[in-house]
This record gives sequence, structure tokens and C-alpha cells, in this order.
Amino acid sequence: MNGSVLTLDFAETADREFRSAVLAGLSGTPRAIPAKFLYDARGSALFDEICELPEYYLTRTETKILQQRAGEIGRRAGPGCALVEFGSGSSVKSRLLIEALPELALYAPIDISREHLDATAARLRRDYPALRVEAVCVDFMGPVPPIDNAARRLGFFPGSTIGNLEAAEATAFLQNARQLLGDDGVLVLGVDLKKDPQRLHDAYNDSAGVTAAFTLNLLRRMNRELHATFDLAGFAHEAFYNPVEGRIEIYFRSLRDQSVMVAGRRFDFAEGDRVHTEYSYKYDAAGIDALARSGGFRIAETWTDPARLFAVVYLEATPLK
Ligand code: AVJ
Repeated sequence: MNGSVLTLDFAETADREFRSAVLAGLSGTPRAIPAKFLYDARGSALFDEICELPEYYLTRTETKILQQRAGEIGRRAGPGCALVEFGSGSSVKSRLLIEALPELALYAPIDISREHLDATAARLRRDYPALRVEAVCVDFMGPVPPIDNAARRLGFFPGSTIGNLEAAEATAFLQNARQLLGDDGVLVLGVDLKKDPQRLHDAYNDSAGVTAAFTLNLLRRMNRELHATFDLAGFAHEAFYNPVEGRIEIYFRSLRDQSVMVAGRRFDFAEGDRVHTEYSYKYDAAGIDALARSGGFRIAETWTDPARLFAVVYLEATPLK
């Protein structure tokens, strides 16, 4: 089979979308900007750096589980699958599945960052010349173009990206994925688990300050793309575990009283005022089960590391009523 790379770009409207999301988010109460806007080129690169941090156990732990279970995933899924990755980033973990899935028919990475997607598709083309790659630049929370027929569609949503989503959004995502993947579809989902709050806190407050740079990069992006006047020294990254909601909450917080212009509008910040940028929900076994059911899937397998930091679940679509 001849390899090929096709990129479908549905993100041209992204500029206008960023502007309206930011203006709405800074005008609302409480103030919040959707997490997906953290991933411009620099943000995506900073996130890759986060994945290497000693405190950020998620990527390392999940990769190890996948290394151990890739063969099993390949056997379960069977030959001739299409692999669809939601939020592919650098597609490092997908390589483990690409290499383990027998007679893989297609790899379709979906990502909102065009730069990341292009670079990733080019590297995959170099490393797997026979593989058909169809990259799709789109927000995976919205409609995704249909994936070519294959024996079976195997969705891959690693990294606990699902943790960014609130319960209703997570359910909507899974239902959307269930629809795209079809009646015999499979979804391999990575989920960060509830654990010692200090451990969670440290993962989002690294001593090298990379997570802070990742959050504050959003201000830089607003300065560049929306002619905003944020003074990066006037705001700080804030991240803490909320045990009641079972989630990490991330904000940028004003260090003094100040006014900022964004796209021609003025926004006032008092000292301590903050803007929400991310949730990172943490799950337990019951939560994963409820989540899977709500999305039209059943858990076929749950794999964790010995310390139970992280889970990789193999979900099978259940019949639609
Ligand atoms: C990509 C959403 C899984 O929540 O751990 C990491 C994002 N933000 N450090 C996470 C993130 C700050 C990450 N996810």
C-alpha cells in the first residue's frame, strides 16, 4: 500500500473564534477562557515539556502501561483497524499502537494545533512510509468528518485529556466518539486517577515553573493575536486540588490592581482577581464506569500501574437503543 498524508483544515475560523471566546470569557462571571486555547504552537511545545517533568507522572505512567498492553490491544482490536486519535499533539503514544495494530488501514490524528499536526504528520510519513495518514485539523468536541471504512475503528484518547472536560462535556465527547467509531467501535482512553492530593498538587506546580509558563502563555497569545496589553509579570499561575469536585483547578491571578486592553476593550483586574483556564478531573473506578456508560460504551479492560496513579481503559461500543 502507498503511504500518503492528507490534512483537512477546518480551523481557519480559529482566529475569530479565539477573539470572541476571550472577550466573552473575560466579560463573564466567573471569568474563564476555554482550555483548548492554551495550545498554540508555543503552548503545545510547553505542554510537551510538561510531559517530561519529574512531578508530572501522567505521561510517563501512561506510556509504560501502553508499552505493556499494546500487544493485547492489537489482539483484541483485530486486523485492519483504522486508528483515530483525538487531540494527537506529538503522537508519541500513538506510535505504540501504530506498531502493535496488525494491518493498520489508516491513522487519523485530530488536533486543533495546525503546526503540531503538520510536523507530526511529516514525521509519521518519514517513519512509516507505508502508512496512510489523514490528519484532521479541527476541535474534536465539534463535528469531525467521517473516517473511511475499515474493519473496525479504534479511537484513542490518551493523556487524561478527558479530565479537561466537565461531566456533561465528557459525556457529549464520548457520545460523539461512539457515533464516529460505529457499532463495533473501540475506544482506548487514558484517565488520571484520584490519589494523594499533594502528589496531584505537585504535578501542576512544578519546581521548574513550566506549568506556570504554560498558563501564562495564554496571556502572551492574547497580546500577540488580540493586541492585548497583559504585563506577564503582573499575573501568576495558580493551581490547586479541589477535593470536593475531584479536580485540579487552574487560573491566572492578578498580582495587583490593573487594567488591560484586549481587542480594543478594557478589562479591570483587582489584586487577587483570577481567570479560570483549566479543570483537570481525576477519576476513580466507579467514576470511569459511569462515564463510559453515559457515553454508550462498556469497559472491557482496565489497566493501571502498580501504584494506581493512572488507568488505561479499553472501551467497547454498546448497542444504541
Ligand atoms: C492535557 C488536560 C491532560 O490536565 O494534566 C497539564 C493539561 N495542564 N498541566 C492535564 C495540563 C497543566 C493536562 N491535560
